[in-house]
Amino acid sequence: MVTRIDALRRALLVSATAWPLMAAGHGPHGHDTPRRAALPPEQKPWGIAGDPARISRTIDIRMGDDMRFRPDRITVRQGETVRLRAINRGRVMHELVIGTPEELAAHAELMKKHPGMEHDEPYMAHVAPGQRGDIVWHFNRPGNFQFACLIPGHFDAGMVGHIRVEPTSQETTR
Ligand SMILES: [Cu+2]
Repeated sequence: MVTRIDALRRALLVSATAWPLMAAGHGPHGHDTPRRAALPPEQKPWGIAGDPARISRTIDIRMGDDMRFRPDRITVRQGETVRLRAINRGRVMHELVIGTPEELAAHAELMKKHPGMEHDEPYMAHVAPGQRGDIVWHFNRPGNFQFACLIPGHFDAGMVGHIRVEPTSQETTR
């Protein structure tokens, strides 16, 4: 539950840090700086930002100019903290954004209307050609989610993958 004070604090933090966050988000060096430390993690339907000290494994996901992710289907257990390493093997910018199918489709439409839109969240990695970017994500909600490249044209070309978060046995018996 977000209190009014929390919301206010978040708004202040965002306004104070928005510019450098955005500038850094599209830089050539990926997502390896602790610049998000000041923002409290926000629970999303597809999980929450993970603690790098609790990573259980790293999953490499390669991105290519054929508009495909490899692999394009991953399975994790609910409760796992995973490092998703987005590796750009192409010659153009790609990104990996986690979300629900609905959220990603809506976001892709927004990107089409505002191609210059800059954004950065802990569930995104914007990766320049030949670079890699990490997402540390705690999958604490079961379900079927997606990851996608929302760069205009890429999503429509089918640059989408699937994440299944298997419920823990404790959750299923509840
Ligand atoms: Cu792409």
